[in-house]
Amino acid sequence: MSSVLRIALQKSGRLSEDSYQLFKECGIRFDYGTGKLKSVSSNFPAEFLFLRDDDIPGYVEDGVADLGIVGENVAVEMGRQVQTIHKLGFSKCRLSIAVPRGTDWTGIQCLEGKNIATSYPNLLGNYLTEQGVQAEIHEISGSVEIAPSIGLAEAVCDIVSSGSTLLSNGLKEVETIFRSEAILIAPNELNAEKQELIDKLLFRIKAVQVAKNNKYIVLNAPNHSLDQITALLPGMKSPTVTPLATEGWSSVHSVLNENEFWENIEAIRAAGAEGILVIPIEKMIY
Ligand code: PRT
Ligand code: ZN
Repeated sequence: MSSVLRIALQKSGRLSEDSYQLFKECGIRFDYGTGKLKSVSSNFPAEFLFLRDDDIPGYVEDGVADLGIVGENVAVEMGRQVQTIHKLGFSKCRLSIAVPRGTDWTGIQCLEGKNIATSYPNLLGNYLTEQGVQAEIHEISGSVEIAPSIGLAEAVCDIVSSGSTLLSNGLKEVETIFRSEAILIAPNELNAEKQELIDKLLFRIKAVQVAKNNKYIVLNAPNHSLDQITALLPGMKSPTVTPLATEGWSSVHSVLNENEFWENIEAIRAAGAEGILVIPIEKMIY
């Protein structure tokens, strides 16, 4: 029997939509939703399991799943024997310590001898040890933010994304102890067939990610500034330059990285470029 990759995804939560979207963009079709617990892809040797995120590292460690998508915060907190195959760039958040807004905060030593509520006792415990602070950790599984207002703890350590939950609970963020994003995890041992399938999938994931970070750009350039403009648009190998019907002008096609986008566009315009079109790229393969 030929090999099939078993991939564990969060059934429903903050990781789900982006995980489903990623496989869709990789051209891997499968059904999900309406209470489904399992689904087989119709066009890739993969079977998907829909689980709670907390169960995914264990399933991967035991080899029940060959791949899983979880938040780095969950993977590290659980300390399972798994390997991180790739960072996925979505569900970004941070694990932070927060205290009531009126608290005088001069540094992490303010927590000496205090009670801290968290769902991340291992990550917090390691951080406090590193910082040489002794504090009492109260592990609770949810609604951590209310702990100070009900007298359970003087501080909390919880996941923050926009910061609005802390704000609405009268708390201020004082230390970030861990930064997280969604990651792809796999068992430490994989047979050659599974590894080959994972490599095939990773090739597609990387093509999708690179495309998202780049834009296709088309512009008209006066021939006298072509050298200057093409130097700003190196593209994947070099830009395509073709003459326009109008004498003395050319059309330049290239690829531009999102991070350098605005800076380069300004320089390109200053060099005399006109009619600049910027187009999203669906896939990019070097
Ligand atoms: O049901 P299941 O167990 O599968 O899901 P879950 O409820 O345990 O997890 P879920 O879906 O809430 O989060 C899954 C993963 O998303 C987390 O492990 C993080 O890696 C990541 N993530 C990204 C977040 C957030 N952003 C986030 N904002 N996880 C939780 N939050 C919560 C946080 O706990 C706090 O209550 O949102 C609140 C803070 O948000 P802001 O925007 O107000 O700061
Ligand atoms: Zn969970």
